Amino acid sequence: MDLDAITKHSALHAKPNGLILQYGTAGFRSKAEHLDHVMFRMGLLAVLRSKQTKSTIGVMVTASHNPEEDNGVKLVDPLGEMLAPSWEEHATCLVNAEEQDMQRVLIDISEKEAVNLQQDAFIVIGRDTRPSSEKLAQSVVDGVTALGGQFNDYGLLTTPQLHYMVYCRNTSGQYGKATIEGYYQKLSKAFVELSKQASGNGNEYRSLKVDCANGIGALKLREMEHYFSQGLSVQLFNDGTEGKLNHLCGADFVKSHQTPPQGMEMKSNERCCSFDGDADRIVYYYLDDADGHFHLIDGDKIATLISSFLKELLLEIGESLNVGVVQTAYANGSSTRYLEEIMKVPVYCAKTGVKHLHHKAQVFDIGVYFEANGHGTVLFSKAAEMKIKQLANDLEDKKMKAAKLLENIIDLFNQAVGDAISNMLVIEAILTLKGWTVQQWDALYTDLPNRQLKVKVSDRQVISTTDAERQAVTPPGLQEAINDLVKKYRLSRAFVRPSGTEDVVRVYAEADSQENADNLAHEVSLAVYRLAGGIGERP
Ligand code: 16G
Ligand code: MG
Repeated sequence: MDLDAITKHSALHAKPNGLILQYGTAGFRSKAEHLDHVMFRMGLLAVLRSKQTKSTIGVMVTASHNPEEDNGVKLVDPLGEMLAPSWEEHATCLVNAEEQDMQRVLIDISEKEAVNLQQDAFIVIGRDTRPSSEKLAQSVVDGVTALGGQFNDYGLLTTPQLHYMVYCRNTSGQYGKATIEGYYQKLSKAFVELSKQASGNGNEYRSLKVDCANGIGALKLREMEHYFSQGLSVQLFNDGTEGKLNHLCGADFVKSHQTPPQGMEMKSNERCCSFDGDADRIVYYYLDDADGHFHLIDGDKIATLISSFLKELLLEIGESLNVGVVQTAYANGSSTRYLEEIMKVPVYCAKTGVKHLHHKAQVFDIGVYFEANGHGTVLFSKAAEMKIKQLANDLEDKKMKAAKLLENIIDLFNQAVGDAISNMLVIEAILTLKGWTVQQWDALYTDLPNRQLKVKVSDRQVISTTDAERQAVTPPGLQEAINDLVKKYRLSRAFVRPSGTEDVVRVYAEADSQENADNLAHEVSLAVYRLAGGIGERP
C-alpha cells in the first residue's frame, strides 16, 4: 500500500470536520455535497474487499428514492449480494476517520481481514441520473486507483444492473454476459420465450404504462424496449425529460401516499406501474371503473402472484421442490393469511432491508422474497435449477412444457437482487400466461386498511426490537402499551421500529377499517412519544 500516495489523494477529497455518517440499510446516504470523501474512501474499501475475496466488487452511486439533492453509495459483494456486515462496520470506521487517522484505519482493516495486498483488485462502478452522481463516481474512481485497483466504470446503470454485472463477472460469464447488451439479451430472450407459450393472443393485456420516477429506469427501459417489443409495449411517463427525480412520482411516492403519480395519464382498468429512482423497486396499480377507486398492488401481491404461479408449475412437473415466501413485518396481514391458509406455502418474516430477506430466501429450493414496498426477487437453489433443466428435456409433454416455462422464469429473474425491470417482465409474462387482467390479480385478496406514521424522538436507538421487528423490547412498557391499544380493534396489528434510513421511529398499524387503522397508528405514535423520548410537537 503506497500510504503517501493515498494521503496525498485523500487530501483532494477531504472529510468535512466532525461529520459522522453510518453505513445503513442501503449504504451511505446524505446530501450530495457531504459525500465526496465518502466516495473516495468507498473506492479504497472496495479495493480491499476485492483483494480479500479475490473477486470483482461493485460500487453503486445512488440514493434510490431519496430527493434529487441527496446521494449515496453502496458496495456490492461477489455474488451480487449486499456487503457483509463486518465490512459495513469497516466502511463506517473508514468514512468517519479524520484525515490523519485514515492510514491507520486502512491498515487495521487490512490486518483484521487478512487482506493480501499483493492480490489484484477489480471494481465495477455504476451511477444513477442525479446531477451529482457523475462527479461522485469520479471520486470513487480516484479511490480505486489510489490503491492500485483496476476498474470498469459502466456509467449510467440501474442498481440491479450493477449487481448483475458483479454476479456475471464472478461466475465466469455463466450467469450471463457482463455487458448492458448481455443484460438486455438475457432478460428479453427469456421474456419473449415465455410470452410465446401463452395460448390466446392476449393482445389486450400487452401494453403497460410505466412511471419511471424521472430516473435511470427510463433511460434503460427505453434502450431495452425494442428487445422485448414482440411481447410487450411500454409507454413511459416521468422519463426525466421534464420533472424532478422522485418528486411526486415513483414507487415510493405511490406506495406511501397510495395515490397515482403525477404526470401519468391513467384511464380506468389500465395496468400501470412505478419504478423507484434506481429501478430496484416496483409497484403496480390501476383505477377501477366499477368504483372509480385507485387500487395499489404492492410487493405482497406481487409475491403472491409469483409464488402461486410457481406452485402451479411445480404441481405440473410433479416435483416436490419447496417454495417459501419471505416477507417483513410490513406485509399486509391479508397477504400472509392468503399465502399460509389458501396457498399453503410457508411464510417467514425477516427484518426490514433486502439483505435480511435475501439471506432467509436462500434456505429454500425456491425462495420468493418481497418487501411490501416493492423490493424483491426469487432465488432458485442450484439444485432446483439443475432439476428443472433436466426435466425440461426428458419428460412427457405436459411436464416438459411446465419445466420449460420454469427454465425461462429462472433466467428472467435477476437473482442477484430485486430488479424493477426484470420483475415487471416476470409479472407481465405471468399475467399473459394466465390470461389475467389486473383486476383478477388484485382480487386474490383484499388488503387490510393500514397506516404508517413517523415519530421524532431524541434518540431512536432507545427502541430495540425482536421477533423480526414485531415486538419492542425497550423502552420498558412500550410493548405492553401497544398490546393494550391493539386489543381495542378488530383484525388489528401494530409495531414500531427505528428507521434505518431516517432519524425517526416508524409506526405501522392495520385494522378492519381505515378509520380504525388511522386511530390505532395515532395512539401508538402517542405511546412512542410518551415512552421513547418524543421531541417536537406531539403526534
Ligand atoms: C432501505 C432498504 C429497503 C428498506 C428500507 C427501509 C435495501 C437495498 N434498501 O431502502 O429494503 O425497505 O431501507 O427504510 O436494503 P427504513 O429503515 O427507513 O424504514
Ligand atoms: Mg431503490
